[in-house]
Amino acid sequence: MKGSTRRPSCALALLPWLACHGLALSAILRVPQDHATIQGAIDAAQDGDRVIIEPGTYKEWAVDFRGKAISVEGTDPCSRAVIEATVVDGDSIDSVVVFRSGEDTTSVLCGLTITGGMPRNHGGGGVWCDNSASPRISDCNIVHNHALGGNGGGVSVANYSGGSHPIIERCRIAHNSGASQGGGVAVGDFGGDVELRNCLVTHNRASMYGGGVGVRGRSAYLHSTLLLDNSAGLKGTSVSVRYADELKMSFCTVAGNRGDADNAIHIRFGVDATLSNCIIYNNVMPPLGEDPMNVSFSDVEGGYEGEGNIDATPLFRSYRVGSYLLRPGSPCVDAGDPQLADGFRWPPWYDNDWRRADMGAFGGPGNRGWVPGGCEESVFVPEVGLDPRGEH
Ligand SMILES: [Ca+2]
Repeated sequence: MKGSTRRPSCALALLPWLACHGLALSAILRVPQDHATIQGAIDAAQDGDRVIIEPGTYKEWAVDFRGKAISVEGTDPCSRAVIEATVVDGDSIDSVVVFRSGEDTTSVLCGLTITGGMPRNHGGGGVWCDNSASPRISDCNIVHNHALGGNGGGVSVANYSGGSHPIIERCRIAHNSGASQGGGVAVGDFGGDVELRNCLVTHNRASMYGGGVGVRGRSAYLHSTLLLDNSAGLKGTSVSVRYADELKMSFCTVAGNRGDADNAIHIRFGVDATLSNCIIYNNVMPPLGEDPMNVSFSDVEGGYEGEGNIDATPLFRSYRVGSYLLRPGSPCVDAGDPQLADGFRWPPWYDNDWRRADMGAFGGPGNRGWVPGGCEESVFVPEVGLDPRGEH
C-alpha cells in the first residue's frame, strides 16, 4: 500500500489512541505526509487501518468513509488544543463528513474539529449519516456548521433507507444551526436513533424544533450530557421529540436554553419519555411540555411529579459554559437514584459521597466517561476538575 506503514505500535504511542479506538494491529496512513487529502487516505485504507491527520486546516467536504471500518483521527484526542488545531472545513459547500454505506461503530471519527459544513439539499452540516450508517464519533469539536435546507446543523441522522444508530461521545457540538429541527443534532423520519454520551451541546439554534437535539420519527438517548444555551423558534429550546418511539435522558444538565420556543424539553404525539437523574433549571421557558413524561430523581424548576424529584436551586459552581459542576452543599449532590453510585471517588473537600449518585451531567456511573481511556483529563470540560486519579 502506497505510503503506509503496517506495524504494531508501542504501548506509549497507543495511549492517546485509546480514546479513539481499541487495541489492534493496523496500518497508519498519515495526512498530509502519505496522502495529500483525507479522502485520498480513506480511499487507500483497508478495514482496520488508521488515518491520522496532522494539525492544520483541510478544506474538504463530503469526506466519505465509503463503508470502511477505519478510524480517521487527529494526532492527540486527549488535547483540546490539538483537536481545535486539526480542522476539517467544508468551506460552506456541503456536509463535511458523510457516512452512507452501512458503516457500524468500527468506523470512527475522532479527535478533529469539523466545521464550515453547509449542505444545500439535505441535513447534517457537520456529519451526515444515512443509509443505515452507525459510526462512532468521539472527542470531536463539531462547530459552526449549518444545514440550510434540512435538519441537524451539527449532525443529522437522515436515514431515508434504513436504521442508522450513530454513537456520539465526548464531543462538543456548538454554534450549529438547522433550518427546521435539531440545531445541534437531528434524527429524521423513517427510523434511526442517536445516542449521545458525555457531550457538551451548546449555543445551537433550530428555526423550529429542538435547539440542541431534534427528533422526528424515532428515538434519542442522551446520557451524562450538558445541554446549555441552545435556542429554538417553536418547540423545545434544548430537546424536541415528536412522532417518535422514545426519549431517554439520564444524568443530563439542561440549563440556559432560551428562544421563542415553548419548553426546554418538548415531546409530542406518542413519545415514551423517561428522564432520570437530570437537572433542568435556569431555562427561560418552562422546563417540560407538552405531553407527560416519566421523571424521577431529577431537579426540575417548578417541580414535576415523580419519585425522588426536587425543585431547588442546583447551585452550579458558575454559569460559564462547561462549569456546571455542583457546588458543595448543592441539593443535587447525593440526591440521584440511591441504587446508583458516582463513577469517581470525590475528594474529601467536596463533601460528596461517591456511593450515592448526584443528579446532573457530572453525577452517576457515566461521569467516568468524561475522561476517556489514555487521557488524564476531560477535553471539553477541563475546568470541571474531574480527577481520574480519584477513581475507585
Ligand atoms: Ca455523590
